[in-house]
Amino acid sequence: MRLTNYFLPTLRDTPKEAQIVSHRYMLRAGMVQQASAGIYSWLPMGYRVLRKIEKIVREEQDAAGAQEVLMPTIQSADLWRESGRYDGYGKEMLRIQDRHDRDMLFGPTNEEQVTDIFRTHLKSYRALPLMLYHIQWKFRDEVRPRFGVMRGREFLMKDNYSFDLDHASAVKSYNKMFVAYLKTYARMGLKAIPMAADSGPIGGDMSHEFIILAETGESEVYYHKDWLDVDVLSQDIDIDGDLQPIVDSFLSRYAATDEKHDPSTCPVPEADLITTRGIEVGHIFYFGTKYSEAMGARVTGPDGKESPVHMGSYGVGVSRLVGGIIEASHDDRGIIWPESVAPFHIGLVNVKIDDATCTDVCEDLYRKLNGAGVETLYDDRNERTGSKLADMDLIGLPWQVVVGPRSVKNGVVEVKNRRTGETEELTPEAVINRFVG
Ligand code: 5CA
Repeated sequence: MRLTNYFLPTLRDTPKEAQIVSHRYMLRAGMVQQASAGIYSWLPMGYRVLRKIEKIVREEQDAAGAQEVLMPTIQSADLWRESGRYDGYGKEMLRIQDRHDRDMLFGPTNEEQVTDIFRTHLKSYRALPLMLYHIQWKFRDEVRPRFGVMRGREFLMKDNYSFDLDHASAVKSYNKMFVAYLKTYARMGLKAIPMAADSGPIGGDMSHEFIILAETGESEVYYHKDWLDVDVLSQDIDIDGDLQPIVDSFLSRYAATDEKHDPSTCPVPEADLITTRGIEVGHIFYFGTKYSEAMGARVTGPDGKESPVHMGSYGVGVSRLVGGIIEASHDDRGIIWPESVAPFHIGLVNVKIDDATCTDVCEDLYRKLNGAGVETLYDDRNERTGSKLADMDLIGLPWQVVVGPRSVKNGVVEVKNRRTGETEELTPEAVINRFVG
């Protein structure tokens, strides 16, 4: 992509309304635009990141055996009357009437909808276990939408729903998601710690929030310092195997949110307990037969007896993660994208576009890199070098390749790692070899 025709409305000045760094950088880097309170348009740069996050989430859901569906954003109030949540959900639910005065709502979550799908088609234990997920926009009329996409009113969530014959089998599904979540966040360069949590309006008796650590987080959290050493990606975990010992080994380290943490019963010695703030990027629940009983989702077991299906639900805050990753990975010049979610891999900067050699080298690099599938954003604008480099640092692509008249005369270009700031001089051929293949 060439910057001269890429829609990237960067801002020099810090927008006043943005209180936290991720919100500031998302606005300054031209990633989103507020449409109304807590509702955002995603501009090209922001949308690329959102899709990369979505892709990682999808791959790990698929790997855990969940099947992707797409349920609607608008739901019928009648379903929610069946579960008893229509009145209980209160003002956070956006209620709508259609032209026939039927009560509809913009879905804040999909337990009812998915239970309706299940009960329509499935009656036997033979269909179990089953996990259905979708990645869909939600609406919650939050009292205080704030921090940009971190607490929006409209936001993108991955929500998965598991169906099992009994409690023991449901725990296996829960464990699968538990491990899938650890992998999902680790692949985004995040350390997300699962913390025992209250289950709130979703209900249920087993629940963990996945929290990434950030000073600007909304919740106070407590965890054993050993959590920082957990590296799930280097472990060879068979997601279809017996995960209980693995989950137990993770949970042998203490971690809890404010609501659950009680200093008088906390097993961790003070010296090992870290207290900080965190951002909830996912939440998993086991709630048994709460919805299936209310809505008549029953299956026949191998013994011929009918019973309500056991369910869990598992949410990832996909759009929140865009902000969360920035909170976890930035410096005072801008965003530092982990490679796995970066909107582009390389930012190619032509320092002097009216210098024929610079432009030839850039054009050649641009063609070869993109041709080889290395996503490259080429700054071919006629701008001051300082502001080009500042923009590159702000948008935070993992690598910068800077082509300037002096070094290009010596046959080299400068390659900078955005995270470490380290630079080296390479020939254009060496740049190709480095990034291609
Ligand atoms: N049905 C369950 C799980 S599928 C559920 O709705 N869980 S939740 O309420 O905890 O939401 C799941 C995730 O969505 C949260 O962990 C959070 O990361 C994200 N989320 C929730 N509310 C918002 C919001 N207002 N703005 C952005 N992300 C949000």
